[in-house]
Amino acid sequence: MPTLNRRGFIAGAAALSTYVIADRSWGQAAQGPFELPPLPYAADALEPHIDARTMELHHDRHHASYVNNLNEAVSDHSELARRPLEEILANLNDVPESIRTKVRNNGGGHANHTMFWQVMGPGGGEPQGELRNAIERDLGGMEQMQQTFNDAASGVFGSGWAFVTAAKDGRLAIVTRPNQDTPLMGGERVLFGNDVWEHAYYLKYQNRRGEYLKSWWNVANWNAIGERYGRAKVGMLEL
Ligand code: MN3
Repeated sequence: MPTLNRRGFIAGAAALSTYVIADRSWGQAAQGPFELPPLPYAADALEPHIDARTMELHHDRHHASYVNNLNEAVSDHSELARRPLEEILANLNDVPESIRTKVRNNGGGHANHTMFWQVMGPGGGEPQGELRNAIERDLGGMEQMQQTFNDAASGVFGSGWAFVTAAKDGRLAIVTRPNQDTPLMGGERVLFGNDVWEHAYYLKYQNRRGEYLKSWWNVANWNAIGERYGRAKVGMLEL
């Protein structure tokens, strides 16, 4: 969200004795409004399926750079910078042409990775209740869903993502997008997704994307995904 969060506010307040807080005219490109969310678990929490070094580089370098580049892109566009990211992405034609590609790539990257950290975790349980029923109804059950999803993700040429989208009526669908594009760009909502850029898996799996995709299901956080499903159905799911 384009406001200081509590942590940012406290850090800013602590610095008040030295600097005037958050004056954008101080002009470092990396200043807000978008922020890198902390990983919700330790970098080694997804071992052995995703190694700690990959998680560190992926979060601290790759995701951080999408956030920095996005902030830089909107730095001279204060009206745009105040809008929620999902609204910006759903209305890319409203973004000035001079920064549109940068916003598409880095805004998409920020949204995709913010989702990605949330839908993984150690000990993520199994799909329950309505989500389990929707997976049976729309995607043929867990085993079929995993196979269809992995096939789709394997078929992404170069860099991109596979997603399961959740419509407001609860319907699920498997889709892929190139680069850092996201179904948010069509106004849809992402239930979960997997990153098939090589930076997501190369250190451990090298060129074996299929092996990474199979292993990834071990770190899917079904508790978090179930909670996202509930929010998607009432129109409260943002990124
Ligand atoms: Mn990535």
